[in-house]
Amino acid sequence: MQKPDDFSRTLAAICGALLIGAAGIFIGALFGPVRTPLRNAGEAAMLMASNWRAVSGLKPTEHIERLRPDLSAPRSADITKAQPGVTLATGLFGDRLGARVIGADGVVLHEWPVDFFDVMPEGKLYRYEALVHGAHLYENGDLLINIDKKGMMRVSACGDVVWQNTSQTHHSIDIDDDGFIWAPRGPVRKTAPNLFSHPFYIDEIVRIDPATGAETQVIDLAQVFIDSGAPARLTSLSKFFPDILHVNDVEILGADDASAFPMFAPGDIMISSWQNGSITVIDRRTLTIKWSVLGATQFQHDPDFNSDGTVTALDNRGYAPPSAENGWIGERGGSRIVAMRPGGGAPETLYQTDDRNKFYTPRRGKHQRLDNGDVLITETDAGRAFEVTPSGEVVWEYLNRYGADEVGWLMTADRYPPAYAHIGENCPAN
Ligand SMILES: [Ca+2]
Repeated sequence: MQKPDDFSRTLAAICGALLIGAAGIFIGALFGPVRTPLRNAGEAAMLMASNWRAVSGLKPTEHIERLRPDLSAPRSADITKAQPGVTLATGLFGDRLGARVIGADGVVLHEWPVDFFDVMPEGKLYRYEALVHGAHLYENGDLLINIDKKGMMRVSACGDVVWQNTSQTHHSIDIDDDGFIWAPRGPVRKTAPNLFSHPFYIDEIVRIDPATGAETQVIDLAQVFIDSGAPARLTSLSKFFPDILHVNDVEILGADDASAFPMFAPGDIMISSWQNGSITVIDRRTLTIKWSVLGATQFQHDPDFNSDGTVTALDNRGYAPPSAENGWIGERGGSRIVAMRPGGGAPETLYQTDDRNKFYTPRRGKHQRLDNGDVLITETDAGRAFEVTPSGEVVWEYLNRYGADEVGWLMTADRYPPAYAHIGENCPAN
């Protein structure tokens, strides 16, 4: 009998782990008393099979994608048309989970000397089990960053930790008019007999003191839905799902934009639920729902209030098939930037993939409307950020290559004024 080679043994081990993992998850889902340990064991086996190199510390494979063929050839952009300034980018850079400031020409002007794979190790199974998913840059060079579902950090330009907390924050960070920081957190375990007969997991939203990192307010979203007379918005979601809203954005309406939204008031809170494709605005005073749109977007990210009275979001259209009807180009039909007008009108597509520029990130991603009318889009799963004009011309692009034929996830890209180019120039490493 022929002896199996290394590849065959590895393949057999992976198949075995997959089978054991699938069986564990299946049995664990069915039988209550053994549900949690079996599910955990099953998920661990699946993780090992699908990401053994990351688990083994060899390569952060969970943050890496194949370079899309349409991005492999050199591309040029007329950067003189781009919104002036520098771009704060976060994501996988080489084998580091980091943050950097990029100039208009794509040159890295500053890099925070912190590898976020090495912070907040509590509860991690392996070093690469970490994600940054939301950031904000202060004028003095301090960086706020969410270590997904662990907590938030404020780090100086030179890498000193000003504070860090264990708030379990994740996804986007927003700053309100008083300087307080807002983010989703959780999911946390709750019981509410009028909703479910069993415990469930749901995100909260939290307000954080920028000076200390301390929580100054926590908003219970289950209570918001109950108090708004909309409990079915929660109970209609699968009871087996461990994270029934999966909030991926919190945005506070600022006084400057509030006049464009007569139905809202400054301080009102917008949240985005990935799980049910909804965007909801909550009254800051009564903590009840003022407005909600359900189903206009599919697995969307990063809704923003705009001074023209629109709410724009990155509509990932995750897992949607391409079709003759939508006419969209690219794998699965492409993502889009969608504009909604609370109080009237159907959602409009502000930007979508075309034959000049394919655009698709099935998960993750951000967008930022710029003063010159362009949109800066973080296409996370393509490892790219690009600025596009209203006519669809790409005038700035940053491709986060990882080796010759792969890219690293780019989690955020935000344009800041030109003065931010000086951040970090007095740090010892520079
Ligand atoms: Ca947002």
